[in-house]
Amino acid sequence: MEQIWTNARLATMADGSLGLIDKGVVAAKDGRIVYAGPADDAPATAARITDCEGRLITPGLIDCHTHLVHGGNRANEWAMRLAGARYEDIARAGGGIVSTMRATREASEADLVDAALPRLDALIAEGVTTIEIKSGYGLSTADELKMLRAARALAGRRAVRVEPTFLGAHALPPEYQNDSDAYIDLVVADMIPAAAPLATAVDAFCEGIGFSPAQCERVIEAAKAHGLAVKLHAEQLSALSGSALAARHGALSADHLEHATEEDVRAMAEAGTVAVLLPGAYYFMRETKLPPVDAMRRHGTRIALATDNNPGTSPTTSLLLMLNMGATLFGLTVVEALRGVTVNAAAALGLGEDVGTLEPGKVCDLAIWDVTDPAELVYRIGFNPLHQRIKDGQ
Ligand code: DI6
Ligand code: FE
Repeated sequence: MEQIWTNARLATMADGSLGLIDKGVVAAKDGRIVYAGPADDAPATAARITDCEGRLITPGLIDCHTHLVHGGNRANEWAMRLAGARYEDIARAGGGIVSTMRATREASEADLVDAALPRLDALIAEGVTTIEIKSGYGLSTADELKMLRAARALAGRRAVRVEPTFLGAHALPPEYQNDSDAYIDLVVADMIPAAAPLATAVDAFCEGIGFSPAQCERVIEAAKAHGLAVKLHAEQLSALSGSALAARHGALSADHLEHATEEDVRAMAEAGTVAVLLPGAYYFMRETKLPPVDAMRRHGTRIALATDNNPGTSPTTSLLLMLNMGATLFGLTVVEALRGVTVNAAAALGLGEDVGTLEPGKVCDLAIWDVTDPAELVYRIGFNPLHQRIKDGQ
């Protein structure tokens, strides 16, 4: 055996719960887990043996919804809002999502990578080993591709798995004002074929201030025609049943979901579409409508949690904080919160075979924590107890 970690408390996430194993051992070879379980049956010798001294090991954390690559930030706009400016005034003065689009267009691919690295490092410092990154602030074919290339380049700069998602239908660029159908034509005919080799999934913003369900369905159909997986920003601000639309198309996930109905989450459960909850955006926008977590439980809809890191509505780079907010704001249990950033986040990215649990055959991505009770990871606010992070067995 190449490596074993001994004397650990394992939260394998393998059995529908936390899968806790005391005095557990993880063994790895060629970057994959070959054993995760009680010490009795574990391989006894290895080239490298690490005594974990009773620490908790979880799967490496997975942030399954981010807009980590973007130019600039909107701290000044937020300061204006705190001082009383209305969102519409800021948008009319060229602010809002369009100001991020402008900063992103002005940035080179290298600039975007440099700007994203400190945010990525903050996530990595909390034990994140897999991250999804969306485009969606370029809003032209060239700038959307530049964002996707920047997302992929990040994986060459740090030991992290990056899943790039094409989100061309995020907002309407100024060039297409008053003609959103023409912009969707461009997304479908031009952008998706060009993005297909760079992205694993396609997302869209299904919302009154975004794109209609009919427009999103055109995007989804084009994505599927190019062999790409599908995700959808749905039911964040209003109920359009975008999440049920996503489920009908076998989407990996529908995300936000504050305004989702019982019918929506039932459709998602049946299709295996994961509900990705984003408490950072809910908190930062001071929303009050809670996602229907009880209905999700009743129907067996899988729940994931993510940062939604973006400069407008969720400027957070702490997935640990999302664990706490998922619990305090949305009422998730410790088990639900922790499964939401591991096994269910993996499912939201279509990576359930590869990551998200401590099981033989999975990639050996580990987070080793200076805690013994998993509840401590959800309980603390603004405290990072990561002891060590292992990516691909390293
Ligand atoms: N939902 C959001 O909350 C963000 N995008 C989305 O689809 C907003 C992005 C921004 O304001 O920059
Ligand atoms: Fe988002």
